[in-house]
Amino acid sequence: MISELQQLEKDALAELDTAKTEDQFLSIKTKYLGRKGLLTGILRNIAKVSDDEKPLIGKLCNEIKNSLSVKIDEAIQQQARQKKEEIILKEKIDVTLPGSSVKCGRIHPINQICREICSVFSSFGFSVVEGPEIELDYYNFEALNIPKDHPARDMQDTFYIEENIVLRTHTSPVQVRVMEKFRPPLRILSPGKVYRRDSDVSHTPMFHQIEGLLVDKNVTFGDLKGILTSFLKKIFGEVTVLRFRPSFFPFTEPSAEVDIRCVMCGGSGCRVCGQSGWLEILGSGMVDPAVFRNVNYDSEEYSGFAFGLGLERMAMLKYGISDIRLFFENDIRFLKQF
Ligand code: 2U9
Repeated sequence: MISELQQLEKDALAELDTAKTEDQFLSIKTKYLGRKGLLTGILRNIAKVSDDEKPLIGKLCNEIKNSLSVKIDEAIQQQARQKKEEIILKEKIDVTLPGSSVKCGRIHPINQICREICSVFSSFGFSVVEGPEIELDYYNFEALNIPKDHPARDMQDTFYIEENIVLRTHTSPVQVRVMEKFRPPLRILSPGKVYRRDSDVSHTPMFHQIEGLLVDKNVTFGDLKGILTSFLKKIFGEVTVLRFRPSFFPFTEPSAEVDIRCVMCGGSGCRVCGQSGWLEILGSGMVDPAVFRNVNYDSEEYSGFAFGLGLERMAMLKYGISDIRLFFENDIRFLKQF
């Protein structure tokens, strides 16, 4: 019986040696030490042993039971520790590795200049208003004194959605809509996308404009000059030299083109200013009485001025960019320079 017990212990230890999982350890425990286990099975035959041997066998039995129980529990604990270490090792963060930096986005240069201009005019008391990019022919042309046969309506220039619906060619219709709803005094600025069928190094079919409108009693051309001069000096620097040139727009009378002394050559003449020493920056004028009539403003009581500028052109001059298409290619190497 002693040798039977010794063999049992040997077998149990051999099985323990090859077991790997907690389930396997537990089933060894049940197999050898459980209530219906092999050790209990051997003990059932103790009646056959002589009385002298009984205490010895009992002692051996207890020793084997305790020793196996301890070894199995230890194996279970050791296996759990190992499992934990493997998980830690697998998921471990190596703090000595160089970190991967978080890529930081930035405001598109067109939006940067748009915000800058809006903020200058906000400081002059203008409110920023936006409107639809798909417009009725009436708001885009008719109300602005652009008659049916005007060249600006030409199929070459305008994207037509339907006979009387267009992609707006300027942001002026936004201002007409505001004038329809509100009485003067008005100081509004309308930035946004506009669309014209044009494409080369300085034109894209979609570009951005900002237009401004001020209507009040006794507004003069002097007010126009004062506001636009202050604005351009804030954007291009206090030393900026300006000139106002007569021009024509159907919606303003008189009209003026505003130029600044060339920021590239300082006026001596270069490729950017076409050797003229001047850069065309914006168009402007006193609102034509015909436009006021269309929105039921009394042009005897009120007068006003308006102006418009292209944001891409402005950004190209400010940052020295020669191809307008760069703004819309979304090449990160271009965009991250601003
Ligand atoms: C209303 C009445 C008049 C807006 C004006 C211009 C002159 C102008 C161009 C500049 C470059 C367009 O982007 S561009 O091609 N704009 O020269 N815009 S006056 O006049 C208005 C606007 C609204 C009700």
